[in-house]
Formats: sequence, structure tokens, C-alpha cells
Amino acid sequence: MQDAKQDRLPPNQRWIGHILRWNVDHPGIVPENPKVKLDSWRLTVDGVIEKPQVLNWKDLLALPTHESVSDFHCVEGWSVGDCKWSGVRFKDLAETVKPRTDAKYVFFSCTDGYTTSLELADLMEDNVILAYKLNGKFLDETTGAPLRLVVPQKYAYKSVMYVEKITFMKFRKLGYWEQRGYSDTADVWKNDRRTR
Ligand SMILES: Nc1nc2c(c(=O)[nH]1)N[C@H]1C(S)=C(S)[C@@H](COP(=O)(O)O)O[C@H]1N2
Ligand SMILES: [Mo]
Repeated sequence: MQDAKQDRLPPNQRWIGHILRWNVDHPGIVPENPKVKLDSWRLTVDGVIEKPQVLNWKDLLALPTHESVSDFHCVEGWSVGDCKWSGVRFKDLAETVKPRTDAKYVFFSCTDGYTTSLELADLMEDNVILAYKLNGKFLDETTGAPLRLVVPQKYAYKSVMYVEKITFMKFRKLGYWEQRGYSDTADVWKNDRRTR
């Protein structure tokens, strides 16, 4: 199966072991790993949607659960294969909040101050998950507890940890690394790494 796994490696990536490490080789942003208390944790979903929501931890766990196995690719060149994420599919959340027809982008804000954004269409893929578990265990603060986004087809700087707010938008607004010259498309198969 070695070959099959090699075929799954996007350009200029290398496999590392099976444990995700926190921000390997990413000098520049050194956030504290926030320790979030679950009883005060809230997820705000707002912007150009019919049904804005503030979900607590129980509300989140009550949404339909999905599992998705995918490979995780950091723009610095390391990849982790076969990560089994569980949580809520982004498209199921979108169905609940009912984006208006002019919603084209989604902006994510995190407890550590980090941000990213994606086109709504890219978030509607089946393997895009708001994950609270990795390989059967609830996330810890090194992997984004309590909730992170996982977008396997994009470099991992789009897979934001510690998500606390999801804003549907009409216009594009660049996130933390995208403002600093990293590609906004971030397509791992097209090698979309930097714009400058
Ligand atoms: N909130 C937040 N999310 C983030 C980051 C960050 O600094 N803050 N770093 C990103 C980058 S560059 C990578 S490679 C992955 C690392 O995820 P891991 O810690 O699970 O390996 O998280 C991404 N999501
Ligand atoms: Mo990264």
C-alpha cells in the first residue's frame, strides 16, 4: 500500500507520522494554546443568513455527527495521512442557518485571534467538517479544542483551530496568513502556496 499512499501526496509534500503537531515550522504566529471552558464556550454563526445562531456545546453535540478520514497538509511541507475527524459537516450547519443567496464567502474567527476565510462553495464538500474529535478522541488544546474546521483540499492554515465565530459574507476578507502573502485559494493539488 506504500505506493497508493505515495500517490496521495500533493506536490512538494512529505509524510510525517500520525500525530498532528501544533504549528510545526510556523514561526510568526505563536498564540497561546487557549484552554477553553466548555460550559462558557459558544459558537456564533452570523452574517448574511436567515437564521443567525449562538450554539453552546450541547447544541453542537446535538447536531448530526459525521466522520471523515482525510489527509492533512501544512503549507510548510508536512502531511499527516488518514486523520479520522468527527463532528458536524459544514454543509449541515449551512442548511440549518440558511445562507442568503448573496452569501459567497465565510470568515472564521478563533479564540487565539487567528482568522481565515473560504469561499462558501468550497466549504460545501462532503469532507469539510467542523470537528470536535480526532481519531476517536475529543480534541485537546494542541489540536484545536473544542472545535476546529477541517478542509482537507486546502493547506492547513485554512483548517482553523478554536473556532468561535463563523460569519457568512458577501465579499472576500482575507485571513491572518492570507494577509501575509499566503495563497487565498490554498489548493494543495495546485501547489497554491504564496502570492508574494
Ligand atoms: N486558530 C488557529 N488555527 C490554526 C492555526 C493557528 O495558529 N491558530 N495554525 C494553522 C496551521 S498553519 C496549521 S499547520 C494547523 C496545525 O494544526 P495541528 O495543530 O492540529 O497540527 O492549524 C491551522 N489552524
Ligand atoms: Mo501550517
